[in-house]
Amino acid sequence: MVLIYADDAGFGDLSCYGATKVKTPNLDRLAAQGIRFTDAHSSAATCTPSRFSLLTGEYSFRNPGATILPGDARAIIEPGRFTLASLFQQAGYETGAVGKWHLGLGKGNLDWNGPIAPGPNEIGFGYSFLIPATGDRVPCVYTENGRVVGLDPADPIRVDYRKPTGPEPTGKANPELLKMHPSHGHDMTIVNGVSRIGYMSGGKSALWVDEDMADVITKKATDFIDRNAAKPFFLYFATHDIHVPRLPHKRFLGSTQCGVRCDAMAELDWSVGEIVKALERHNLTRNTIVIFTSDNGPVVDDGYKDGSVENLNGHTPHGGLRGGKYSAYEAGTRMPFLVRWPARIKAGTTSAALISQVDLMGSFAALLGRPLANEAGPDSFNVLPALTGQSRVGRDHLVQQSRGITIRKGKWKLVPAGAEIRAAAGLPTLSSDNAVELYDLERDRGETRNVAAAHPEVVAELTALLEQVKREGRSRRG
Ligand code: NG6
Ligand code: CA
Repeated sequence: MVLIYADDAGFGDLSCYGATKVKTPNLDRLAAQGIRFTDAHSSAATCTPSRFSLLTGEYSFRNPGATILPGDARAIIEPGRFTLASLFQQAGYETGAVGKWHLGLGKGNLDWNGPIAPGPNEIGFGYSFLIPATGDRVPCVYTENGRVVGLDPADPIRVDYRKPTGPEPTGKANPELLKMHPSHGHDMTIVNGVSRIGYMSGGKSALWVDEDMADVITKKATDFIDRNAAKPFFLYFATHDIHVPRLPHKRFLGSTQCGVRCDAMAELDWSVGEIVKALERHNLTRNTIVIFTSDNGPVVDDGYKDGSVENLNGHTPHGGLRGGKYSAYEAGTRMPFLVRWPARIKAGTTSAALISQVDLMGSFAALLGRPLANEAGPDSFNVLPALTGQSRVGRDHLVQQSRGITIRKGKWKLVPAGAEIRAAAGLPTLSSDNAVELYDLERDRGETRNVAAAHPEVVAELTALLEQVKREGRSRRG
C-alpha cells in the first residue's frame, strides 16, 4: 500500500477535479484507473492535526497538543501508540515514512546532533526519511532513521524558535539576501536565500536545497519500493509540494498557466508518476493500493510573495467550495482523494460517499483481518466498502476541525456559533457571531445561505450529536 499525502493541495487543484490551468496527468490516470471521491475529508484544516488523525485514527481535536507545531516540538504521538503504521507492521509489512513529518520529534529540547528519538521509528515505521516539520520551518535538514543526513560533527546544529542561535543573517535584518520575500512572518534565519520560521545555526553540509526537495524525497520513496518489492509494504509518502516556500525544480517553472503554486502542483504530479513507475517496474500495479490525498485545503498566499496570487489566472484551488486552509467551511477539509487498486476497484469510478482520512486505520484493519482493539482508533470507522467502490455509503457523520469544530451529517453542515470559527475562516467578526450556521450542501454546495432558522430540528440534532462525540471521547463503537 502506498499512501501519497500531499501538502495544502486543494479540492480544485487537480485536473481530474476540474483544474484547467494546471494539468496533472499522473493523478488523472490514478483516477481513471481507480475511484475518485468527491466528499472525502482530512480531519482538520491544517497539517499537524490532520496527520495526527490519519496515523492514530483519533480526531485531533481531542488532543490539544495537535496544533501546527514548531520544528523543535516534541513528538506528539507517544512511543508505542498503535498507529496505521503499526497496524501494517504487526501484519508483517515493511513500513516506511518518507517526506514531511510535522508531528514532532524527540522528547523536547532535542539535540539535533545525536540520535533523534522518539519519532516515526517508535510508532511503527521501520524506515524513515524526513523533512522534520515543514519547508518553511527550521531545521532545514533531512533526517534518516533518526539521524540528520550529511551532518558534519564539527559544525553542530542549533535550533531555537524564540531567539537567534548565532550571527546568521535573518530575513528581517538582511532582506537584500533573499531570493523570495515573506508576506507575513517567515523573517528569521535565511537558508538557501529564503527566510524561515525559527532560528538555526550550523549544519551547513546538511542543509537542504528546496529546489531539489521533490527529487530527493521521491527518490527515497522509490528506493523504498525497490528495496521492498518482494515483500508486502506500507509506504507513507508525504510530499512537501505544494506547501510554501514554493520552489519547484527549474524544469517545472512556467510549466503551467497559473504561477509557481501550480508549477509545484506539476512537480507533485511528477512525483506521483515516479511512484507509479516504480510499482510498474516491479510488476506490482495490480495488487498494490495507491491512495492520493492531501492534509488540508488550499491557500494561495501562505506567507511568501511568490507571485501565486498575481498569477492565478482564473485557477480555483478550492474547486467551488467555500473557504480553504484554516477554514471551518468545506474547502478546509474536503480533499482530493483517489484510490487505485486494479485487483479490486473498478476503473473510472466516482463516489460521493462521506469518508475521512481518520478512517484509514479502521478500514485497513478490516482488510488485513486484524480487528482493532477497543482503545485503538477511537474515531476510525471501517469504510472499506466505500473505499473500494462496493458501497456508495461511507460514514454517518463527520467532525471537522479548524480553530473550532464543525459537523457534517448527510447533506447538512453545522457551523456552531462562535467568533473563533469565523476568524479561522478568515472572515471579519460580525455582530451575528453568536448565530449558528447550517448549510444544505445538496442545494448549496458553496455554503452561501445559512438555513439554520428554517431547520431548528436539524440544528438541535447536529448540535447534540457534536456534543456527544466530544463528551464520549470516541465515536467508534464495536
Ligand atoms: C502558519 C504559517 C504558514 C504555514 C502554516 C503551517 C506564518 C505567517 N504562517 O503559521 O506559512 O507554515 O503555519 O502549514 O508563519 S501546515 O500546512 O503545515 O499546517
Ligand atoms: Ca498542510
